[in-house]
Amino acid sequence: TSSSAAMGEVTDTAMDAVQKRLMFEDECILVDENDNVVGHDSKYNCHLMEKIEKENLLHRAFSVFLFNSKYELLLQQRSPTKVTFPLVWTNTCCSHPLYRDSELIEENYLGVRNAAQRKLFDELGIPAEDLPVDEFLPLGRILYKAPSDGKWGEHELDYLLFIVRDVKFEPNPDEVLEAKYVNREQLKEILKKAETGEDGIKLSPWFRLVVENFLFKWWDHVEQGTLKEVADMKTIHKL
Ligand code: DMA
Ligand code: MN
Repeated sequence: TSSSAAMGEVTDTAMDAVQKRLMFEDECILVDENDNVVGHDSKYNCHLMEKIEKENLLHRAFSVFLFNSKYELLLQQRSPTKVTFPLVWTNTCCSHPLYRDSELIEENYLGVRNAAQRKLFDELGIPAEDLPVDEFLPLGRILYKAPSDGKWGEHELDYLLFIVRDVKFEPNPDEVLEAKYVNREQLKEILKKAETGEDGIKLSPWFRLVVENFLFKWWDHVEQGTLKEVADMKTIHKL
């Protein structure tokens, strides 16, 4: 409709070619609310609000929070070509483990860690050898639903992975418009601006949920080297 077009809905014909390819190539893992694998479907179908609502599609995802040795968090602003949540500021890297053997491994969360390593190279050009999969620490899982525009949105069971590591990065413009490290005070400034809309700053819904529920508490443990104490991989937080 003209009103949804006015709201900035991306029509398939207008969809960026790279993002469109990934919408059909990437096969996401469908899970139930307890994170049991129940099937698979295209990234395209998994992010169509109508399908999510009608078929209650829920897929597995991950969100990486990467800190440098000064305990600053790397944030990214999503590229304007992203189909869901273009231009919003968010945590270091997010994506989906795919329905393939290497990313379905449940033991030690290896499938999700493999996917994180793959996408940190894809989005930020960080070489895999600089991010050993064992260094990703899974701290928890959240389940959330969030519309992006009229047509697209998220309904995910999202693994929160923390890693402390000095890396060199080079954003891939198909994915990331800008990336920068922030300390807590700088993040609080960004949160304030997002509240008032100053400088046009918007946050992703999943980053906001992690900020509101966990981030500042966990940041203390990043600094103290005690992150393992806060890991809780039994609970699935429904946010
Ligand atoms: C999806 O991220 C995952 C979360 C936690 C929102 P995304 O839209 O950046 O996925 P991709 O990079 O695969 O497009
Ligand atoms: Mn998703």
